[in-house]
Amino acid sequence: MKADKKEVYGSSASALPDARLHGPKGDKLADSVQSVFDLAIASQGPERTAQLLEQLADRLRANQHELPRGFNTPYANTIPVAQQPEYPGDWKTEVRLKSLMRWNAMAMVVKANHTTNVGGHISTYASAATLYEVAFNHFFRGRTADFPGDAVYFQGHAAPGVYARAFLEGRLTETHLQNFRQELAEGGGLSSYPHPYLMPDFWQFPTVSMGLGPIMSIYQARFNRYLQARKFIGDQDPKVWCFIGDGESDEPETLGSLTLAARENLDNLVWVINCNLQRLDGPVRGNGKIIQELEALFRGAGWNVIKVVWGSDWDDLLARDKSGLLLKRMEEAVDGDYQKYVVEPGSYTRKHFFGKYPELLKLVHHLTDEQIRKLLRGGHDTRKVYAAYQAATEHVGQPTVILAKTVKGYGLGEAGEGRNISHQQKKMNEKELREFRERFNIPVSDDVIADTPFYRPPADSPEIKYLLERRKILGGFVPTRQVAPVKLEVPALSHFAEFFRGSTREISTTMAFGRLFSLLLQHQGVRKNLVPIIPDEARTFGLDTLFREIGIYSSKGQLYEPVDRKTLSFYHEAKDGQILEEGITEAGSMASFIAAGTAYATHGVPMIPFYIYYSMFGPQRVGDLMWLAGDIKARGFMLGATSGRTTLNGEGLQHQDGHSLLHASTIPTVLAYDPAFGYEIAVIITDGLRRMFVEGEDIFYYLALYNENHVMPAMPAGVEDGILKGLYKFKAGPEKKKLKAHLLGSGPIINAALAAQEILAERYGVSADVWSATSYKLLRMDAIRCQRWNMLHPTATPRRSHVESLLAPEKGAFVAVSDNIRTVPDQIAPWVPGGLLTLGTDGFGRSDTRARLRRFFQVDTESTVIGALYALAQRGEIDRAVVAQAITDLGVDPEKVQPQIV
Ligand SMILES: Cc1ncc(C[n+]2csc(CCOP(=O)(O)OP(=O)(O)O)c2C)c(N)n1
Ligand SMILES: [Mg+2]
Repeated sequence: MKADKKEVYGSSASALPDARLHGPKGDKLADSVQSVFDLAIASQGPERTAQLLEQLADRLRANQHELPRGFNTPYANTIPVAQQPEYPGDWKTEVRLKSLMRWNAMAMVVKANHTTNVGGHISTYASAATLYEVAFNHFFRGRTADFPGDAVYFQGHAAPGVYARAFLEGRLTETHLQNFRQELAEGGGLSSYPHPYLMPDFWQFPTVSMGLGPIMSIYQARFNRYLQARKFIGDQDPKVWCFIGDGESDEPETLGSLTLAARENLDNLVWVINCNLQRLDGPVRGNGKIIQELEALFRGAGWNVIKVVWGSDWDDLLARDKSGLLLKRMEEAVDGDYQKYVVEPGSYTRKHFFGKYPELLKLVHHLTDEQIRKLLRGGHDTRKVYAAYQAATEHVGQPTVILAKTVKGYGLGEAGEGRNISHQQKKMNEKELREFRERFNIPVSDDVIADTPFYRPPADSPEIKYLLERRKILGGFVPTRQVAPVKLEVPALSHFAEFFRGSTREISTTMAFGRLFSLLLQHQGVRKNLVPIIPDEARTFGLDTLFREIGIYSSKGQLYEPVDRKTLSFYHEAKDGQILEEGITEAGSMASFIAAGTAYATHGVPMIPFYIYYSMFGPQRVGDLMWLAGDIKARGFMLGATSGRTTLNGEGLQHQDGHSLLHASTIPTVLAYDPAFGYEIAVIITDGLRRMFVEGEDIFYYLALYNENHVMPAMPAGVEDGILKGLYKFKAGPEKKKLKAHLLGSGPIINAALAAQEILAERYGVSADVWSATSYKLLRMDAIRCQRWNMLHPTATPRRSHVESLLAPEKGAFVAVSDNIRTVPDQIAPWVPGGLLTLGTDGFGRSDTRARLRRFFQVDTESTVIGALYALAQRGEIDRAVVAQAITDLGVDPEKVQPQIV
């Protein structure tokens, strides 16, 4: 299929708004106002004309007339009836199909709860069915050989509806539906929400954590443009559709990046906010109007806003209401009132809504109470929704948001339509099922209705043929996740030869990474695919030379001469720039990381994100997005620079990170590393590139980087495997000592272990081996895997984990010292012979020097010596008095303030 906008969207209507005032034909007043307006524009220009209009509006306000302020338009449909296009589809068949989807979606949840109580949601999809079906039948374009396909972010709680459609499409079986939310059942089941990790051929984008779908969709749309600018993909402009709940709009992630979308002119982005006026507990804005609030916000942010408030039933009423009283009444009523009109009979609405003004009662005099009750909201009206989608997809220069008013639990009747309990409704009794069946005309007989059977018309029925035909025209099924194997030529270890020789120059691991990255930029196989993502800290990390070297991506190029133009690392923005300099938004940067890290699937283009940021504002701040990156199978590298509670001196409590490694360790697909030396970084990244971009493993990396300069030694022979697995012996202690200890260190704190090694040997007769612990997480996972296998195969020869194989032959005491909280090294404690004594940085940071901080947290050289002696004393190998003496000799205050708090 050729992805031509006009061809697919079926219209060639102009994107420009109607230039004339709207009004009935022959409206003389409208014509006169129009002429004065034209005259003002021609003679005074638009600015002066706008001023005059504003003054006139103020005069009206001064006369007590309620006029929408600033960024609001009246509480009515944005697209006037006159501009509504003809509906191009077979309307009746579509309604029929939608009814079947409603039934099957409901049946799936009700069935699942009948026996197993596994939950599920009916009312979200019930309110959104029309919003989805119009898009499925006319707008969502699937992936074809020459078109990447539109990206669709479905509201997580609407998943049953998407499954119901896939069932009618023949993509899912009854067993799948039967096993909704029972993924471990025989034959497999369907995941509760969109999870690519669990349904990798189906779902593309996880959305159920409210707010993450919206922010990801913005950065996905922007990343599509980045890929175009850098010539990775062609000019075809797939749309990014994001369906959002009105309650979800309260999440800061939903709204936080709106201006980026407008600034970047992302007209490839369409948001549909399902304004059913309710969230989980109750109304979203009982005392106000969520649609109006959002309209002002989006217009202020520079979006194109299309409101779909009223269904076609209202057109006639509005057209006959010459006084504007109906609109006034619509604006007076608050969302709490509108919710009430749903649950009450039509007589209530007649009395309380229309009845406020006698003229309005006359206006609906010809309607029965039932007809009043059924007056449709815009989001349930196929034609209105189609008009909005068409306008949105043709709009040029801005992202569009469609604010569609709907009813939560639409069609559930007393079982949950518009009720505050709607969201949680998962069960329906037989009477409610019958009503549902009647309302949507589902061919299910009385004798089986209590079982809520699924219903699919025969494959050769006109409905199913129509359904499949529409998808065929639009390029295939949505959602579909496809991963074509794509391999990169990644660098071999030899590409980083200088790292293995070491250097006497003192540098930090952050600087070592910077050097490694510039070597990567010289490698033909990966050079272009690298996507450095930085939230405004490149200078902090010494990466600012990249600005000039590869440029900062900017859709506008650089319209000004940068103040530092003459310097080596000037702020260089370019249309084909490679760096994503995100500004101060860790959430936005993570969204970019995810878009880039999934480009291998979304676009079949393997991009390699390197997200370099201020460690403290990593998982602690955006952990949920990191979790999602695991679910979506993102690949790439996250580099938490300025790591360590004591290495980042001076900054204090809110900056010093001693726990990201633990957070990162909780994410199942993350390989969390804490490298001490440049060569370790080179080994880890080289292997990561191979695993992700040659072998195609769905993993990503977290590396802690530090800013303390120290000597980067040469790589000892044969340690690559240990580096990757998480532990290797870096420097053995002297032989011929009576006592033996093992010091496990990571990051620059390994230097405390190395210094302690000398003191222990010289002053206390202890031979201490120093080990570099590059990844406690990986050691633990390996140990857990072995333990589990051994437990389940108790009579077989036991498997031995890496940490056990390494440590079991060793004698003596084990001490770990870390710039992170103790739980990080403690991850391996169960497998350390004789136990592990851990020194770490639990508690809040302080602003002070490294030396004082390390003494405070007890992770400095002296504390490490004391730790080793204490561990030996506990084993009965030395007298406790030796430890006490060492505390005095080394000048450590045993009564010092405790950093730990509770
Ligand atoms: C971050 C986050 N917080 C809370 C929830 C739990 N939750 C799921 S749906 C929901 C209400 C959703 O309301 P709305 O966004 O209006 O969607 P609707 O179902 O009304 O379309 C809540 C609170 C969640 N999924 N994610
Ligand atoms: Mg809602």
